[in-house]
Amino acid sequence: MRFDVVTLFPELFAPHLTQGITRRAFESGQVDVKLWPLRDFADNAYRRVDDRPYGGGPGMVMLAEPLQRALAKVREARAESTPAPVVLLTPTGHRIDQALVREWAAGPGAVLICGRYEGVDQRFIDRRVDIELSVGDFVLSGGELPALMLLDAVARLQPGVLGDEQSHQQDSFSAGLLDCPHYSRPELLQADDGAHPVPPVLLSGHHADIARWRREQSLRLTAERRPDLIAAARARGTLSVADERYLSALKL
Ligand code: 9WO
Repeated sequence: MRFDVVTLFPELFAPHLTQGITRRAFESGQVDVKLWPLRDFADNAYRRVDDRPYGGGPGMVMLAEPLQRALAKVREARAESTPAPVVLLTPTGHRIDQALVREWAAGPGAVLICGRYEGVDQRFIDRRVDIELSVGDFVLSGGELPALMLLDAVARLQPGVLGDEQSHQQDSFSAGLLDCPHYSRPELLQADDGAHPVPPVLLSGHHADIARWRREQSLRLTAERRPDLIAAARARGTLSVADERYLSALKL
């Protein structure tokens, strides 16, 4: 799949595309990322890409015209019969979740528009943006970090990217529940407040007991912190009789 990223700060992307376990997906072209520096599409001598808002008020607005020109070049370069969706990363958008990431990880990619300043001229959004996506209810200084979050989430789902093919099937959210806690060496962690052991079941070698313990930890954590996810799992019918028995013993 191919992602075209329109941004004033292309240099923010390089370190993330060339390091870590997702590097394989980016360098193999499984997830092909092309960067389009918006400054290159400004038309006047000052390479302006922003201006003051009509109606007054603080801050600057990203101009529609450089964005339109950039998008026209992206479309030429992609040369698709079915144009890829144009995505704007904005807190006004639909929240990205793991279900959406899974869909995008299997799709053709998209054109990601990263806003800066106080916002983007609404006429560009109305005319050219297909979907507005958010990573959460908070405001950043631009859409680049959310775009990188989407790229990272999609890249790690590509075949062969995670060393252990199963590890993403065990992630938080893969079953719609929060992840269980993880432990590694030493068995007894010495600290100034005493010695902290690993939960004994994990050392027992009883795989069914370990699986049940992990499932219960996930259920308990999810019930405590994200009761909305428990309700959604019930609605999907993905909780077993044993799960329900455990949850009712918790009085949740
Ligand atoms: C900022 C904003 C604040 C309150 C209500 C709506 C809003 N929209 C935007 C907006 O689109 N901002 C543009 C991109 C320009 C300023 C910096 N930008 C931005 C994107 N800040 N925060 C995000 C963002 C994107 C995705 N998920 C969370 C935050």
